[in-house]
Amino acid sequence: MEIVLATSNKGKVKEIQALFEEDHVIPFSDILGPLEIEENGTTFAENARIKAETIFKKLGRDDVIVISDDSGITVPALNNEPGIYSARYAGEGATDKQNLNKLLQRLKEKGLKESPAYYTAAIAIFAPGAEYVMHGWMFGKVIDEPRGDGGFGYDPMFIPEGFDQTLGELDPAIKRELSHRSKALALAKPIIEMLRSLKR
Ligand code: ITT
Repeated sequence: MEIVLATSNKGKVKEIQALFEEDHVIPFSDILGPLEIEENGTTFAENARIKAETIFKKLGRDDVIVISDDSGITVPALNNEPGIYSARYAGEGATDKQNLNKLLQRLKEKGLKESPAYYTAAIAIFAPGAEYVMHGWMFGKVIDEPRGDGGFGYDPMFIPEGFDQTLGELDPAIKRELSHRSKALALAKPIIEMLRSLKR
């Protein structure tokens, strides 16, 4: 069973491939080319499901497991912004840098040098006759000045609980250990194993 990722985000592809070292995990664009998927759900889970189902149907194969990730950062002091709108916080088609700058600016507007925040990831799995969604979270705080250039997205302004450095500064192995994505994928792994064994 081939594992196909229903994401166009290179940061996610890199992190998910690093967690599935022994498996052949490829982004959908390697098979289908570029494709825009409308994410019109109202929750991370709904959007993850939309992405996985769209790619599963487009592939039209029964020898494949499709995995998607819908994720984002939430700042309770900013009315839970940006949440499911993390990828388009600064507008449709915004870059990671523009979204990060918008969150920095929102903190500054509120006079917050730092504020509690958390990342959420919903991972959806689609395979023939099977669909699952699971979640993971990473808690910490956001700061009003970015530091480091590791990771992607909002990582340069996010400090995980128990650390003093941002995810932009910390070793990627620490993010692999702690992240919302890793936690959700740890729940996904036994399901993927089960789906594979059904096929054997
Ligand atoms: P796909 O839909 O193609 O997977 P996307 O980037 O549009 O890619 P999302 O809709 O799930 O993905 O938006 C997630 C956004 O949340 C992403 O663009 C980042 O800005 C942010 N984000 C999610 N996980 C993150 C992480 O681990 N580190 C930093 N930022 C993250």
